[in-house]
Amino acid sequence: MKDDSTLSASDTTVWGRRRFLNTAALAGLTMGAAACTEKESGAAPATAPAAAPDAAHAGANATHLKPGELDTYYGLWSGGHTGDMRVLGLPSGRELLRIPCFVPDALVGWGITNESKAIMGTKPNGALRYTVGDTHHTHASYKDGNYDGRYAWINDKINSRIARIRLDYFICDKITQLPNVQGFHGIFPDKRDPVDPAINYTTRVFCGGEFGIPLPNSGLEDAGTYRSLFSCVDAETMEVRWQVLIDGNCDLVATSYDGKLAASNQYNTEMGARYEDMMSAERDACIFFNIARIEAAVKAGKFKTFGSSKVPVVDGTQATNQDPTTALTAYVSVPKNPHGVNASPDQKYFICAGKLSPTATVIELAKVLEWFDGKVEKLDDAIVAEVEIGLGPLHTAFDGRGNAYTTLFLDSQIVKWNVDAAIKFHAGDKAAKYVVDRLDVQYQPGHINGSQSETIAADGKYLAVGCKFSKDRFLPVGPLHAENEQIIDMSGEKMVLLADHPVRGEPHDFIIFKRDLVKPKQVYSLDDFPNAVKDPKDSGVVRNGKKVTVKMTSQAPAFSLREFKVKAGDEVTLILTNLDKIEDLTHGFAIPNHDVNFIVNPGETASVTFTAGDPGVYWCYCTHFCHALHLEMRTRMIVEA
Ligand SMILES: [Cu+2]
Repeated sequence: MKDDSTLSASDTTVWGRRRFLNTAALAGLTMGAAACTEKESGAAPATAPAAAPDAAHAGANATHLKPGELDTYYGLWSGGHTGDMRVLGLPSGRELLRIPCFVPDALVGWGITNESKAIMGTKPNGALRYTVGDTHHTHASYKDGNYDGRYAWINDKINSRIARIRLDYFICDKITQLPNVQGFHGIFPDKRDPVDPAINYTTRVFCGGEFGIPLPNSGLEDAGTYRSLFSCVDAETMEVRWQVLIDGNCDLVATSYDGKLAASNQYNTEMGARYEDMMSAERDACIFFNIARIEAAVKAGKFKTFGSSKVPVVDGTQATNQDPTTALTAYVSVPKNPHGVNASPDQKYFICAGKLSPTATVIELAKVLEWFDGKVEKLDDAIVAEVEIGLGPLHTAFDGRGNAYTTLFLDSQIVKWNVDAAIKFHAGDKAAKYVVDRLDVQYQPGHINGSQSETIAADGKYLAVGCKFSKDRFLPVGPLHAENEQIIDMSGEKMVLLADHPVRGEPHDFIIFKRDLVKPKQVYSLDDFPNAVKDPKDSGVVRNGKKVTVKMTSQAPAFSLREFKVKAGDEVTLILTNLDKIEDLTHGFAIPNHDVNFIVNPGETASVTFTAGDPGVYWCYCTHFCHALHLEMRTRMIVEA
């Protein structure tokens, strides 16, 4: 795929080549990563240039900030099985924070404090309901087509949960589990209301269910009867508003800028249970959801419910949505096992990448809306381009100048292609050169995103690409290699690779936005916490039978109680308020042999509940370096017989 001249070949040649490429793509995928070590193109693995000659724009040193210099962009990265969201500064790629969501985090006491456990969810015995997670997709709330700095959301594929991050404190504040869904994968907030023009911001978050299951889940073995649901979560309450029963599965999700449409690419329209069944059809689909019609159907009571869930489920299957003028859904045909659906910043197109087909499909949203209005005879007319771009195309980013950047997993490349030229080529102008540039990346890229890419403010400065295999790029550290997140200057005609960054596996999707779009707060108000101990004089031990409450404050270099006494076997709830009001003056609180460690940020209150152990003295100490007398910042828990 190094030679772009093949791309202007006749249709016959292109399709002939496509069949060949499908076989090659399949071989690569089924043989796994090892098969991809030698690239399909036969080219030697590229060595990244330290500085490209045409790097006059952002320059090869753009990622190397001077000491003390701040990044100009934030990046929100999914953490994969660490179940968190990672916050990066760009263009440096420096990791600034991990926000725990679905998995306990010993650094901050996530999953240890009562407050975080209430967000994560517990079993009747008080233990966490889940301690594993798998985050893939993160997206932030919108206003007027750009990020507004209120919220971000992230999925947990394993347990079908969605977490909300407050972007004022960079904390997870709510988690919702989607009913009757397995393998919740793609996620995207709406960008405005489809009906009320005054609501120009995100109020819904859409979630794609990937794995079909029996509804209700009775353990039936016939996979042909399995179904997936597409879910809508209320951005404020985080309750599931409604779901749509569909044919096939959902994968990733995109939303239109007018709020009228959401879509999910489908790689298993066959509804197979085995990979060979899942890839048996030459074409799958991108399913479109007509949001206003779905909500009208819910309002009119045209829904059912499944199992113990009270969430209304409307019927979006193909059989009941044949009439465009009443249809809730539209299934646009896309080749083959597509992965990725992305909304162009000019608000006009969704692009699906073919994965097992070396093509990208450009779907014009206006035509989809016309089909819903009965004005377009064939839904296929919404496909305005379907062009060959390379092997194993997955995800697409944009520069705001009409170009798309798609990762090619098998080619280990990013291809930059012009959307308008692709449309012209598709319409018959075979002289239209839509491929602008190709860049080798190291290696097997999955997700890609550009600065401000899926907003109306796409600025075309930086691309980040998540490479699934780093191979020879970093020092070997045993069998599991770091992954390689690469930063690319996308501001010129040619892409320029700027830097490699090893990352702990296994991040997936991410977004990059200008730093002035969020206004982080540094200090909590004591009033934010109903259980706050606002005055050191309120400290003390209150006993109610075997239940003991210990109230304490922290203010460097001391805890308000020099000691406190409980009895062996007591159920102790310790409430700690940090009265320090200086930013970053965070204290920790650890209790030896009691599995307790958590932090309290300035102004924050947190509590833990534990059973007092064997009689003895336990030095509780501050774990987060706070003061010159940090080591002396201790208190004694005295457990009496
Ligand atoms: Cu301290």
